[in-house]
Amino acid sequence: MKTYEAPDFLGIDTKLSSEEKMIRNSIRDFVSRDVLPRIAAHYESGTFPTELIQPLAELGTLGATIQGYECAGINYTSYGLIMQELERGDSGIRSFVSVQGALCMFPIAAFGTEEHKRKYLPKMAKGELIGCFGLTESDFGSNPGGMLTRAKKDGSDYILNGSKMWITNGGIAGVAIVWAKDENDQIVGFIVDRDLKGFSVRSIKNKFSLKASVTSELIFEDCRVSASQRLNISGLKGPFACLNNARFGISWGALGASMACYDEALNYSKSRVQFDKPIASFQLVQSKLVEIFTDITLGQLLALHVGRLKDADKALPEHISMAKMKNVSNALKHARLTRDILGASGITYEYQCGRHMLNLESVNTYEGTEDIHRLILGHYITGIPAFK
Ligand code: TGC
Ligand code: FAD
Repeated sequence: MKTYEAPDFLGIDTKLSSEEKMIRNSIRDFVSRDVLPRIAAHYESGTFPTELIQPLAELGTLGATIQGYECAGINYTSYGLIMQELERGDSGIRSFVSVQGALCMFPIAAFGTEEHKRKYLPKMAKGELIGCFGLTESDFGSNPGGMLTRAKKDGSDYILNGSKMWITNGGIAGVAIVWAKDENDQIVGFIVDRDLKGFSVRSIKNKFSLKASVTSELIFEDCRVSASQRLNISGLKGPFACLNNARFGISWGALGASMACYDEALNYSKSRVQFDKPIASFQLVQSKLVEIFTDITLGQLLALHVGRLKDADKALPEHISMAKMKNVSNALKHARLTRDILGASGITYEYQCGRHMLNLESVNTYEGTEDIHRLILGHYITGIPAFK
């Protein structure tokens, strides 16, 4: 196995603590050893590598920033580095960990009761219980505030009716965080156990992107959920607080996908000979390599700085929007440039760039599309919301 070397032009490593580097390196080794050799086959067959859940849990990646409850309790910069390394392997693996930690364990830790935390978090940290997060509906993606799913109070229960679309981990989840509107049109969240009557899941199979990730529809038909399972938050700020954490992780994850592509483009172009020379000796190919290399360097600075702000509790949602928007759209560009540099070889599963390119189409759309983040930043700089 060739040792992977990540680009570090500005010496970002010198800005990391020894603990942060140790965490990063352990995930880097795991990805080289356990993810890369199997991921193309899973991707091709459209299966999620469930055999990686246990090792991911043992490495402390699930709910990694949560203190206590058998979680690792590491800082957000370390969490970002984990996501970077995992997405070097595949966006689907990073998605699995994002959803479990940032979208399911975080709301239980932040808005759940002590009983909820004790019941769910240790099992989720150990990978014994998988979570999914239901916000999007088929007619309400960028505009989740329009959701139709309803939670109607009935004695000491709520009755859930509606459906959630495009839900990562849905088919393998034992528990779902579900957002619905109550009778006052307030958005409320519930921890919904998968075995409840009236809760069913339909797998979404015909995907060309994130094929090594489970994507599902969640359906609720008169599903009776105890009021004790309600999270202590109301309004869209509940789900958005979760999205801030997940979007932060994605901004680092995208760097990992870019780094994988850069490594592949550089190695391939140095060994591929055309017109009697390695293609890396041609100016146009060098220009593409330099563009990827420069974007990665700028993206590393952005991610690290937002990570430090987040660790100091000073990261604004808009900082995270800029990092998610720019690092993901750049990663998509890098995957396409790498695919181009690899010529015909780039369309096969033998190389990674095509798989990353297809995955990144989803990553650019989920957790707020590139344009939704552009509008969030437009609102920030002008003070004028342009969503409607
Ligand atoms: P708006 O009126 O702006 O805000 C409503 C309330 O929410 C508060 N808020 C936030 N709170 C915390 N963090 C944030 N980032 C927040 N953004 C807004 C806001 O202060 C307000 O609070 P309050 O107290 O006044 O009620 O909301 P809007 O309806 O106008 O929507 C604005 C918009 C378009 C930016 C927003 O809806 C948006 O971000 N849309 C994108 C939807 C999205 O990201 N969905 C993601 C679904 S989950 C997913 O994709 C998982 S993929 C997982 C994987 O596999 O990795
Ligand atoms: P739409 O909102 O219909 O957007 C379509 C286009 O219109 C986009 O280009 C968008 O930028 C543009 N647009 C929309 N509104 C505006 C506007 N105001 N101004 C300008 N342009 C606009 N959701 C979950 O809740 N949980 C999950 O686990 C989850 N996992 C996912 C996994 C995958 C693989 C995918 C693809 C999606 C997942 N999602 C999940 C859903 C995801 O968050 C939504 O797809 C995303 O928010 C966009 O919604 P939409 O697909 O309905 O697109």
